[in-house]
Amino acid sequence: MRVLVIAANQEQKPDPVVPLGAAFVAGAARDAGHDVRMFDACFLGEKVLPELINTLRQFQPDVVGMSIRNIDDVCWPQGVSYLPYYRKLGVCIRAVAQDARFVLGGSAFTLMPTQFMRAIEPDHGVAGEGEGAFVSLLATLEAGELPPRLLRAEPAGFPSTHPALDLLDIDQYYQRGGALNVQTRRGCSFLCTYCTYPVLEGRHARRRAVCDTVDELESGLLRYGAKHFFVVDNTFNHPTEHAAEFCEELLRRELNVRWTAYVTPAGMTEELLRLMARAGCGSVEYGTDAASEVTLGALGKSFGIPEIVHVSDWSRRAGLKFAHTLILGGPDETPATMAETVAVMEKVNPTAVFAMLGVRLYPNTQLARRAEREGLIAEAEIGIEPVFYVSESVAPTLEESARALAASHSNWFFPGLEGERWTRFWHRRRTHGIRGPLWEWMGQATADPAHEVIR
Ligand code: B12
Repeated sequence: MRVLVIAANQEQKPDPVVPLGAAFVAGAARDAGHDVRMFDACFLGEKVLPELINTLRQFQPDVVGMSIRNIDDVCWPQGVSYLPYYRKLGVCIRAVAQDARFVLGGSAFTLMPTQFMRAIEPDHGVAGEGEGAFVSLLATLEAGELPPRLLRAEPAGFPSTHPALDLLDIDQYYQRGGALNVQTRRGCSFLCTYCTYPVLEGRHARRRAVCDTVDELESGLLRYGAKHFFVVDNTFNHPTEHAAEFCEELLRRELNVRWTAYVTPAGMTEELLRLMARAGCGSVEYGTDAASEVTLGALGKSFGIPEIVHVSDWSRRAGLKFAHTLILGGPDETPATMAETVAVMEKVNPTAVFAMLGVRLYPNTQLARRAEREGLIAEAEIGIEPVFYVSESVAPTLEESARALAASHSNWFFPGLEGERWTRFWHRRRTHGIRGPLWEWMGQATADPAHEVIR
């Protein structure tokens, strides 16, 4: 069958990101013998609809699979919902490819499948991992049968598929986004009260064979002449042995690479950070969220302030740049807990801080149930239109406090307050050939980082 996989995401902040999920699904469909193309909306801007119409007319797909990565940008108070844009794509696909089956999938879709089915009205939807489920849906259609409208894929193992990166313009991603993407494992066993990762990837870590991951990486890096990559695992350092094995394999192959990963302070060791640094890791992003025991507790984090302090010291000693991401104004936040978080951050002095304001609520999370108990919103009503949990105690002053923090900390970044300021600044950096995460240069707006950069 002719299968068109659409990577619908056009968001460019903080960087354009390679649509790895859509590429995995396209790879699986191709491995199953289908004639697969990808339509990537990322760099098309306003031309997306005419380009999509052309592709649909020329390729005449039997099945159109659309990948929906983001629902909104989770920013408060200034946020963006992508739904109107997805709706336009949906209407266009329906009008032009009238005989094709239209299938939705992706992380955003998985978080609220029934709401997306109602809003975009595809023929089918796949919630969860797409590799196996999409291929079996294609097989059912090919056999002339009708698959269920909504399929829920249960996580099982790490699929053996490789993402069809050759169907994307990776050169452009590398130039404008500064990194290739790789995934070494799936699943999340942490119990953060607001988080979607277990809903998206299941509660148990499913490792990918390290050799397989590094083979994919090595061939991608060679093919695209790239040296930087981002590990998209939700928490790279769990399980620790798996992360260490990945680093050892990079070292064994003597790949001259520079990379970044999301990590958690929970269970992090100095030894692993040193190994990561030796294996080419240049920076890490800690999903810290808060640095007050009260809010850490309310967010269900599996570590405390001592771990935040230790991992910061160890990262610095290992020569890694490091960022802490924060959620200010979440459950149980008060002016005192916020001041404590700020004081700890000032003490550990990371390269950068990313601070989100309030918590975007998602169904099937503990925080959604708490919000319902507190009379804020019924869990069943949480949907595509973003609703934020903001602690009553700080709600009236949160924006003002955040603006004051932004003004006094040049390396603190507040996506909900920034508008286009950083986009312009970061674009300039990219056009000067800077690769890797641009936050590594935050707070050093006047320094010329070019000499430190692997090109
Ligand atoms: C790594 C990551 C980042 C990194 C990306 C770095 C990089 N170089 O790629 C960074 C930090 C930059 C980032 C930024 C953002 N992110 Co982010 N990110 C993630 C994370 C942890 C992993 C994404 C990933 O690559 N997964 C690996 C791939 C293989 O999985 P996948 O895309 O889900 O694909 C599978 C399935 O969904 C399905 N599938 C996918 N497409 C299709 C299509 C069809 C037809 C089918 C059938 C199935 C299918 O099959 C795939 C393979 O199994 C996810 C959370 C998560 N665990 O998924 C959040 C997540 C995707 N991010 C999210 C958000 C909001 C953002 C930002 C908007 C935040 C912000 N304001 O900065 C930005 C947007 C960036 C952009 N340009 O789009 C949200 C999206 C939900 C929402 N609320 O909208 C998520 C889900 C986290 C969350 N809050 O729940 N992110």
